[in-house]
Amino acid sequence: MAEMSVPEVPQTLEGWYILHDVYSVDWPAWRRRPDGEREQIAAEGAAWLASQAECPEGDSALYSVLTQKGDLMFVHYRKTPAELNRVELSLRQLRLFDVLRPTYSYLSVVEIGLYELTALAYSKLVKSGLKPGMPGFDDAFATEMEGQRTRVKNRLFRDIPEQAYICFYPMNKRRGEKVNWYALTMEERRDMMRGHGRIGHKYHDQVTQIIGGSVGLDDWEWGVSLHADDAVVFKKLVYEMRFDPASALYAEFGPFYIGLRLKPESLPDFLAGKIG
Ligand code: 76R
Repeated sequence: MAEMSVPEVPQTLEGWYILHDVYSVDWPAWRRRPDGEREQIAAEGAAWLASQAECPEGDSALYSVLTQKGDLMFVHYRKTPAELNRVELSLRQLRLFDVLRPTYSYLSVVEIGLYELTALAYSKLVKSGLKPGMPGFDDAFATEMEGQRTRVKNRLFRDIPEQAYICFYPMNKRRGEKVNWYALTMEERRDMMRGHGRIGHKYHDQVTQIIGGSVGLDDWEWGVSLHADDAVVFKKLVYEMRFDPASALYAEFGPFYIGLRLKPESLPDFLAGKIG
């Protein structure tokens, strides 16, 4: 352990903050609104969503949620939690909000883990004669990480993937009495993440995966968003990962939300009971 050439805590890069915001529609309350007013409220909601989606720094999208876990899921990417809070508050000003009942929400930040890249950066610095703790090491390491950040910038600060379906769920790396992810060595965790990435990569063409880190932000450790045009791919991918040690031994899952992407201009149809 004394000779470890990499730090215990893996470095991560952060991008947009993410809010998943799920509501049920109070349908009886909605239907009680007078004719004419319903159309206005729906149009106002659609305009609000379109303006949020056009924001210069971030993105917003809406999904129709399957099952009784909710009816509508808004997803927002923004630069800061303050910006997300502003979006939340502006939704609360809409008349549409009067018929929305909160059912779930989740805060995270786009995260790219650098298990491989951190190790590479360290060994590069060590090869050049620097060692952790030596003067100059921290600066050189920061420069190296800044380079990584530039290279992955388009993945940290991207738009919400456009595929028809979203699968969102929070998860932990489980800490039972027998196994503890956080007590493993860096090498063990890196090897497992490599195996995980290998499985995931088989689905590269069918799924876009966005990992939101949420340690210190919300009740679970990560929020996983998968986006695909064919929802059966979620089942196949998540099932295959259940057999991979990183998930089989260390993962614990929260509720799964499956949603169908709605364009802002489809919101009035949705509220009138029509979809797609
Ligand atoms: O970022 C990368 O693409 C590099 C490889 C990679 C990392 C570091 C990767 C690839 N993931 C990484 C990290 Mn993932 N991922 C999940 C889940 O349901 C389950 O069992 C787990 C939920 C899925 C389905 C999934 C899919 N991944 C992570 C992390 C952070 C871990 C840490 O830091 O300790 C979590 C929590 C997590 C969870 N992963 C991929 C995928 C897919 C499809 C890929 C390949 C992406 C591609 O090649 O396009």
